[in-house]
Amino acid sequence: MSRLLITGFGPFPTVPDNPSGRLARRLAASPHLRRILGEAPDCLVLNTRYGALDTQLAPVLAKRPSAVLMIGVAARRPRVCVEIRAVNRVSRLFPDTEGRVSRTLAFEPDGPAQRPSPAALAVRIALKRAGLDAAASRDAGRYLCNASYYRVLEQGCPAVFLHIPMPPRTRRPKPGGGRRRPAPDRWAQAFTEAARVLALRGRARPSAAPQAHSR
Ligand code: PCA
Repeated sequence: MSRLLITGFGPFPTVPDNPSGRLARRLAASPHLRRILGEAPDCLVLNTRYGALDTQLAPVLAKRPSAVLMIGVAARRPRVCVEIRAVNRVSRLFPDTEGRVSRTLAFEPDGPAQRPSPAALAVRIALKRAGLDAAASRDAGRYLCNASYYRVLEQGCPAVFLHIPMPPRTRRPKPGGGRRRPAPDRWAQAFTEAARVLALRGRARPSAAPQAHSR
């Protein structure tokens, strides 16, 4: 494959309508992004359950995407966050959509404590350039977003996770009559720039060749 992969998530118990899956599909289908990349990116909307990391994510990673842009919702955060790392920790409090929680605190008992994303800074700068003041975050949570990011970062290709807030339901008119564009529109535009930067980094890697990692 060796293309850019864009991922999002489906619903989960506290977020029955997950905007991240919609945004991932929208970006992947964007003719503008396709023109920029010269090809359509691949898209994967993950079920929010731990089993999906093996059944849905692993087969797509086996095709060696050149880079991965991941999107998830963090409902209580006020801003878009660029996750700079994933940690080898998993919550035993929050069940997935199958009602499962982990039995261990480590996501992968033999894995490193954390996996940093070397591409995160460039993506944050790209978002700023596109007019989105995203925050850097060291804490992708202890749930499926962090776990999927941890898995993807193992691949070694450029990969960045973007957490979006819940988009506001109502649009308040601005004083003067103008309306601010809806948040998902602004995110989609800025994330296009993030996708471009990631794809470029993916192409620039000496080895678009298979990695030595195995699981
Ligand atoms: N957010 C959850 C999982 C899926 C999603 O969109 C998280 O932050 O882990």
